[in-house]
Amino acid sequence: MNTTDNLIPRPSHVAPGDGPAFLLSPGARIAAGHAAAQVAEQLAALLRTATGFALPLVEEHRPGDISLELVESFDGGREAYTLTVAEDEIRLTASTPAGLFNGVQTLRQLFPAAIEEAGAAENRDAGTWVIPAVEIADAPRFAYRGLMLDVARSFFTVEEVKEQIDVMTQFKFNALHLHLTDDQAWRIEIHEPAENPSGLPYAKLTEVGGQGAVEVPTAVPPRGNSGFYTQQDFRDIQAYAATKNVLVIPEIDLPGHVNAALAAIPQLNPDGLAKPMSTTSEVGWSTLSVELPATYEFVREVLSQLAAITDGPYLHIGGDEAHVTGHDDYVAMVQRFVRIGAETGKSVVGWNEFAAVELPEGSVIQYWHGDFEPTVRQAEQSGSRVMMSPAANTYLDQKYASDSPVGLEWVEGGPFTWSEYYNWDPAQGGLQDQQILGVEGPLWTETVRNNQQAQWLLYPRAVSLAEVAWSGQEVRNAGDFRRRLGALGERLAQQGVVFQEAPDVEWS
Ligand code: TNX
Repeated sequence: MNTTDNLIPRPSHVAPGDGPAFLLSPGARIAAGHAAAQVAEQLAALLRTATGFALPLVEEHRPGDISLELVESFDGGREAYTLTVAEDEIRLTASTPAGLFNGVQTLRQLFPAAIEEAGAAENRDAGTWVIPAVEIADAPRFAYRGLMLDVARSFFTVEEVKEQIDVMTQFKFNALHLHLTDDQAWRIEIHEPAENPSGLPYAKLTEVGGQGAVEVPTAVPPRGNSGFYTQQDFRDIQAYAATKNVLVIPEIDLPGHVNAALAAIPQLNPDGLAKPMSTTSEVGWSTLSVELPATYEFVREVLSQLAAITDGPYLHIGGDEAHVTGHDDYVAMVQRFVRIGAETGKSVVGWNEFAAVELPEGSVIQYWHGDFEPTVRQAEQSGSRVMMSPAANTYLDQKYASDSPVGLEWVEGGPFTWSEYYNWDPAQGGLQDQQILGVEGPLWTETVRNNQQAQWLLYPRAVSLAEVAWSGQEVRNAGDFRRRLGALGERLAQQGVVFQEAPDVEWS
């Protein structure tokens, strides 16, 4: 008999029922109103693959059906849901499709692991699809639960990004931060604007910058992938993400990490000469120039085009590792970039170095390393919120063992496995939960060349982060999480997800 005790992330309340279990039968239907139809269809598609049942969508439910219900208001907010499993029904309730989507991810995990096995329906006996009676009430601790994909060092195609979204969303991640530009490459199309006072060749950003990639001798293959997203590609990723309750946060890294832009646009260089493209994985050696009017013209054009195609409220402007930018120049430039960003109507996000400037209300500081105090102070003074990505608890590019074929190893305390990414509390340094937007795990890709290598670094550590971000401290427990991870193993394997079989976990 399968259990209601293996859910990841762990829900706020799980009350096992004492009544008989639910059995999904071949005649079952999925009942949902119009507004819930998309989620209902996603659930149906998932269950049809493994069960071979027809599972038609209907409006009115009868005994034996799964029903999805939208209600006016709901304790716990827009992403909360309740899930009731009883002998004669499964009922999922939320106030938004996002809440229903989250509930569907829980329901997926309540079915026996065979639910992940496609094409084996004819070998199943009638009693396979059983779920014990249970009442679940669940809501996220944090509104933002993200992963970051560095598509600059090595490019990921639209299809690859969608595949990553498919895997991450079963753990209720709801944000994907795309690191679109860096020293090695520029990955987002910027159109030639109608007004272009300095005649900056924006098309070169992707013509030249899109060809770039990192080169690291130990990576396989050593050179990263080239490519770029047209604005239509970006919209396509974003629209797909939205069907799975994922918000896309685009990043243009400024004023450092800009060599690809300096190589594409000669006017961004004080001597007016384009820089050569670079494949090195060194960081902190390039900068925009504080005194050039073209710098601000460029940033305004790029950020406004990006804001125009971005559905979500956030625009990430980088700000990290500007080691060759003088401090005063850094503050002067980033102060202007922050204003330009805010003028697009978006909330500006930046790596924690950018807390050195005055931030407009609604800004978000992504803390990754160094002194935490300026971040906390800004959060208190400007009302900015904090996105927690402390390197030693969230950096998914780090090796989980020194002999790992992929990954980097520079964060102190490493290498890191599932437990370092589980055993921490985002509320630290005096920050309260309300000041924390959420948690994000960045995947830098100096050594990553495809989704398999990415997954190998992501899983199961991203699963740890999913629980840190979703579940309250009071329901979290490392020993119990380790047990649940073990049970998750066969599901990931059935899905074809590559993951690290941490030796201290009993994998199913
Ligand atoms: C630091 S973390 C960076 C990235 C690198 C990463 C490698 C951060 C904000 N910047 O440019 O890819 O280290 O782990």
